[in-house]
Amino acid sequence: MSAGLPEVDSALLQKRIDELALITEAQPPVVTRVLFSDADLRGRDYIRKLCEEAGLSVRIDAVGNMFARWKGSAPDAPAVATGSHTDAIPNAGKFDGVVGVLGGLAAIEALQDAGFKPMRSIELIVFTAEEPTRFGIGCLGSRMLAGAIPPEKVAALRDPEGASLDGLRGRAGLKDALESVVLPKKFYSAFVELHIEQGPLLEQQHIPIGIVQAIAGPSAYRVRITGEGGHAGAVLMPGRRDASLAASELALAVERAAHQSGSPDTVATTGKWEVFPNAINSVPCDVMLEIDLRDTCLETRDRALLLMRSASDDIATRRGVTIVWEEINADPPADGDPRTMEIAEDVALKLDLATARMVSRAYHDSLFMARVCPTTMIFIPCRNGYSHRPEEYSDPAHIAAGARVLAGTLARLSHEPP
Ligand code: HGY
Ligand code: MN
Ligand code: MN
Repeated sequence: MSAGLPEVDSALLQKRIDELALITEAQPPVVTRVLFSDADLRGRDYIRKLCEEAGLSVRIDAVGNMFARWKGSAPDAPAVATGSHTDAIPNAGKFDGVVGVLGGLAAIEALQDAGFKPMRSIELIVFTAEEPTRFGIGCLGSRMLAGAIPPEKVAALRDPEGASLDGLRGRAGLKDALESVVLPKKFYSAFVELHIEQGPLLEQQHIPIGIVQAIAGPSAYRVRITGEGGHAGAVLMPGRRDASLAASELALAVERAAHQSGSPDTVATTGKWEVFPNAINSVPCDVMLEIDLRDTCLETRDRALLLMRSASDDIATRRGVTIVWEEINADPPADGDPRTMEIAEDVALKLDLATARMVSRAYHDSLFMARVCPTTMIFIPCRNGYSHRPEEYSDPAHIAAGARVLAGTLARLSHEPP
């Protein structure tokens, strides 16, 4: 490959990002693409067609992860991979995940156009269900690729309507055994994911490229609170066992625990509430909460959880309700691979792009790919750090710059000796 690094077709990349954004369950510009919804399936199809037009060989595994391979001259050597996700939570923007999928494809096309010949194959992965929306657990596809969740736990997953993964994936024509998803050892030699920062630091510091040295460890809990219902007018206040007030106290205890963990990296949110019977003139008897707790350090995350659980016991006793906790997932943090980070930094340097090492507080499929092979992420700025909201925005020049750094990094990794 010439000394210079290939240009990425920024206009085409932006056009594709805009086109994919129109494939949504919501009203554009709002993006929503929940696992195996019609929009999710149409979005996958859109990407598959682009990959086939780029001459990549595409395969789809039993849970819907899509792999688009550019075969190298050493086809049996562990390949170099890149990729991200196209599913999107309700009321999302059009860049989260998409920049890593379409930017990854643009990086491959730039290398192809520059006449680069890969030695190790280069593979673009579109991971299934990075978002937890449907089944409550994030990174389902990459988690399974890494063998980080037992197939029987996956088979037991049910969405809020009671639909099973098997039933939904069957709709998408996916029938192979779930056990076939896990990757063989040494299947990849490295993985690099391009993603928007989903935070304000790069923009504030006017730095175009972030190199992710650590990804915070996410954990999620489903909490069921059972009190006693009754007529909102007839049941007098003394002796009430109002489940929604117990839930409110618990949500405040979750916030307090994050503040008191001893680390600024501890974050916690009670993001999902279901109140039953959810009627204005009925005392709530049941509440289901979902709590998201993360930290770059397991010890302080565990400390925060302990504080939450003891507050929960106290609330249950004081208010005469039962509170049952269920762990959905509790994953360790992941570290960026030093060699891969250095290569990405060196490529950015050659492109006169300043870089900064960072921590990702959002989780990504890289969290699990780091268990499969040496992994790092390339971040680009996003306006005001906005993400998981329609105002999410990343400048086309930053997206193209990130894709160029990715292209150069993939090229270097593809020519690493077996
Ligand atoms: O929630 C996350 O960190 C990711 O964006 N799914
Ligand atoms: Mn997201
Ligand atoms: Mn994402």
